[in-house]
Amino acid sequence: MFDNLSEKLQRVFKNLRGEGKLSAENMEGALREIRMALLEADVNFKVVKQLIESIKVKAMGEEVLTSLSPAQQVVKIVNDELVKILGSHESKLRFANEPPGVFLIVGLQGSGKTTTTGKLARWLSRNGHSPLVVSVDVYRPAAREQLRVIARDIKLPIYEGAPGEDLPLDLARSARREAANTGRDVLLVDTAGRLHIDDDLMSELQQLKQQLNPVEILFVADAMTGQDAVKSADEFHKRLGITGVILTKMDGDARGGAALSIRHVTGQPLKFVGIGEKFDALEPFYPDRAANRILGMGDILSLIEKAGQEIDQKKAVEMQRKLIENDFTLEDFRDQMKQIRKLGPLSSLLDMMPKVGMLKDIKDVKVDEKEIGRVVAIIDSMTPRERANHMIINGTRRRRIARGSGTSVQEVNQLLKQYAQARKMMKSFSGGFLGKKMGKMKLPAGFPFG
Ligand SMILES: Nc1nc2c(ncn2[C@@H]2O[C@H](COP(=O)(O)OP(=O)(O)O)[C@@H](O)[C@H]2O)c(=O)[nH]1
Ligand SMILES: [Mg+2]
Repeated sequence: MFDNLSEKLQRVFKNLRGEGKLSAENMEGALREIRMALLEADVNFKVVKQLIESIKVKAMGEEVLTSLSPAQQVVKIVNDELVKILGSHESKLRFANEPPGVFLIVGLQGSGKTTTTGKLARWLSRNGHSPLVVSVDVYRPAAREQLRVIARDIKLPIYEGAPGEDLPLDLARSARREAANTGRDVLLVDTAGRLHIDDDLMSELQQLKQQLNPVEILFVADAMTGQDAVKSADEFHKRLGITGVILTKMDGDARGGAALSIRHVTGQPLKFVGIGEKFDALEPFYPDRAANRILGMGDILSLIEKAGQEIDQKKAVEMQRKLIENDFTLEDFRDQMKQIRKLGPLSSLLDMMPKVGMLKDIKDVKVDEKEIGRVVAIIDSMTPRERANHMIINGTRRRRIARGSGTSVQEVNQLLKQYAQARKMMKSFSGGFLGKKMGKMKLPAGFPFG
């Protein structure tokens, strides 16, 4: 997501890099390019206008820090303004004071409501809640069956309705009773959609809203439809009053125009994004991280969070200290490899990593599972002393390690080179403008591998 925009903005920053300081001339050119990039990303024109205006004011104003280069200044300004447009901070879900609270999941047909209902239920149950789901899409029998299958797959309870119970309101009310009786704290109501907004649908949703008094009305939209998604979100909000947006299919949307516009246009926050068809492909939306991602700083925090579920946080903190103090040994390197392996497909991890400067090259380095296995085997074959100090690994030791790990001396050499590079990279990364920022963000274990 945001790939195209990200690429274009980085080109603007690169062009600025050669400039001594910000001037009216070089800023004008840069702003024009930023504006083009945003429009091409299908960002709403009002949003673009506002963004450009505020970037201009800041870049020309006194707030500019003299310690930064022009490119860094512009990156910082654009970052701050993007975050502002996206909503400054994460918008958390609201929960009822007296459970069960109802979440209405609304949107047009095919936007991803039913899938998202399942994903969100799964996410809730993994985050301390106990959801119940119900489908009130009574117009297509397959729709209710779809949710039933999903609930079974994710092993969460669903209210299926009594025989003959087939009115949306009845189903929803009974489901809420069931949720209360079984101690569930959230009821997710998957509603029917239409191809277009129509009065029948709206009055049905209004009735549900009136009767159920939901704490959340989440509008689900397909990110790939760009400004159409924004328009229908706006109309749903005007007619029904939504409390948040979930954009699905962000995995297929390289532009990101809907994500960048929806908050500003509707005034309602983007709360989650769907990034795939699988049930775990749903993430809370963090404006600051999205801005970082757009600007090519990578989504370090998401990476940490993802990693956090799999790896030991204490270890990660320790690793960070080691990186900063340049005390990062081969043993640590091996630990990281193991952790990376636990995290799943490397491509998705690499996608979250920064693409600035030296790190840009990381993306081109293909790393496969076999290679990780080899790295681990090689380091396993070293003595603890060797792992603590790679400088002592001479030719004889290299041959022994290669034999012990069933690899070649060449491969051992290559690994030692890789390791040295990772160290160097981390060192350069923890200094300088971005470094200071990243330093505070806590580096995930498994990060420096390239
Ligand atoms: N790639 C991708 N596909 C999704 C995502 N969310 C939903 N879909 C797909 O979109 C299609 C329609 O989803 P569905 O939940 O039935 O939409 P509904 O009509 O609004 O209930 C299905 O094929 C889903 O698998 C997503 O985040 N990424
Ligand atoms: Mg559906």
